[in-house]
Amino acid sequence: MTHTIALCHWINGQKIEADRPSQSLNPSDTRETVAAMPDGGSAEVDAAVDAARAAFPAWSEASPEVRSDVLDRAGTLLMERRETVGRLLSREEGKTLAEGIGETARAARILKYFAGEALRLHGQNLPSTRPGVEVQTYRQAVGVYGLITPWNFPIAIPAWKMAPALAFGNTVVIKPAGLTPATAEALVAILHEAGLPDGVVNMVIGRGGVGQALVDHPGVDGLSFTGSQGVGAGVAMGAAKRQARVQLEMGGKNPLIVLDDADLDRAVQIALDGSFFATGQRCTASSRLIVQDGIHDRFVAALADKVKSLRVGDALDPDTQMGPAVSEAQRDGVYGYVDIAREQGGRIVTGGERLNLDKPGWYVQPTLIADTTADMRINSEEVFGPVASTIRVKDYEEALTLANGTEFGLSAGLVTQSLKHARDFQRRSRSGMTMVNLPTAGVDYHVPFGGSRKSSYGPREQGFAAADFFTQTKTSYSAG
Ligand code: UN1
Repeated sequence: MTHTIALCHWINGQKIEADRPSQSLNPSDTRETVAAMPDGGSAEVDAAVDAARAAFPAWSEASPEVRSDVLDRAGTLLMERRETVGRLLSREEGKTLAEGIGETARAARILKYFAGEALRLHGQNLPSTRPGVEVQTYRQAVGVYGLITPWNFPIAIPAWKMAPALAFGNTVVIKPAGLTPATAEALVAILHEAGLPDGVVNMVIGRGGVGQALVDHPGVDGLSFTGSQGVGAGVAMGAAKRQARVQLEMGGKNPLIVLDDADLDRAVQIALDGSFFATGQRCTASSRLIVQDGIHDRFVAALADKVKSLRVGDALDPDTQMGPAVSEAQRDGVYGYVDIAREQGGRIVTGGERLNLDKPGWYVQPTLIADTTADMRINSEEVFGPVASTIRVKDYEEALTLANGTEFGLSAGLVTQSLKHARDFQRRSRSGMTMVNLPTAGVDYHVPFGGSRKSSYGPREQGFAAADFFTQTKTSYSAG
């Protein structure tokens, strides 16, 4: 039995004690409380924003080497502790230990990547239209960023929002997801251990009220949010009201097209990974499998075999291939969508039953639903669980039209051996990211991440694009 972590807010480099009315539970065994946590509100947000504002001048004016060193040291510490932090992540979120350790290592690499980016912030030097005049652009820190992060990547997403914010000289207040605060806290603690000055990163733990207080706070210059579409829309409206910068990453209904010429085994493995790994709880997960007539039946049969044999169990058990859903509400939402799909005429090929294992946890059966059509709810709403539905199509053009036919546009995949179709897909897919012969989920950290339409709003995250959101451009004219 592991002890319950008593979480505190972090304000101005101090751990702030408070009552801890809520808990985060282990979704693999809900008898275990991972952490007891405070429930912050606008008073804590005010104090955190004050601390972030006070820390901003020194941090933004420090040599980029200072910022780079902190991020680099934090990356090293996190990489060294990836097993313990990854274990905590798996206990709190429910993804398998391999996935938890992998995500922690990814967060460490993100910190190190942005340690380098701190030194590479660059502008432009242009001729003016007026003789004797020079124009330069350079990028400057903006101020205080409010970061609102989700439970499904409890360390990677805090890292990929905090690291660029800090690298370019901003200070932050982060509100981690209420289901996974202990994992986020581990990252905040490591940043301080790595030498982060007081007040540069502040964390307020709590529910939606904390997020709302950040959105409304006049001292917060920019907001970066990852979460559901509905909440995201509210964040954007709140930001627009007071002209704060805003960046949203929201849902997906990501298509994976499988054409007749695809290698069957490869297509099945790509669908399995994209739809079911991390329990399908990725905004990049493949949920609509759009399959051409000639390969359809073989593909559905082969994928069903693999899905059926996935070992669902305790995230920490080394034999487990798929952990539980993160919470009861999430699990019930998955069941609800499977029931709706069944009622609307979908054929459950495998899964779809309630799953009870030998311990109380939010386990779900990985589920494959065939014979669905584009107008069914299972093909238009985000399930965020281990469920994939197949749609049969006659050719590539029909597949592309369906793939583009939702209000989302995050990631889209194509499995084919045809260069012609691959290149056409890269151009005509309306998603922000396209994957040819790869799962829709699983992205690199040094290139832009984001989608179109209802999936994303505002500048891209990650890679070299992160500077667009976390800096502002100054245009300087001078004459000799
Ligand atoms: C990935 O596919 O590797 O919340 C990352 C999410 C995304 C991140 C996906 N923002 O699932």
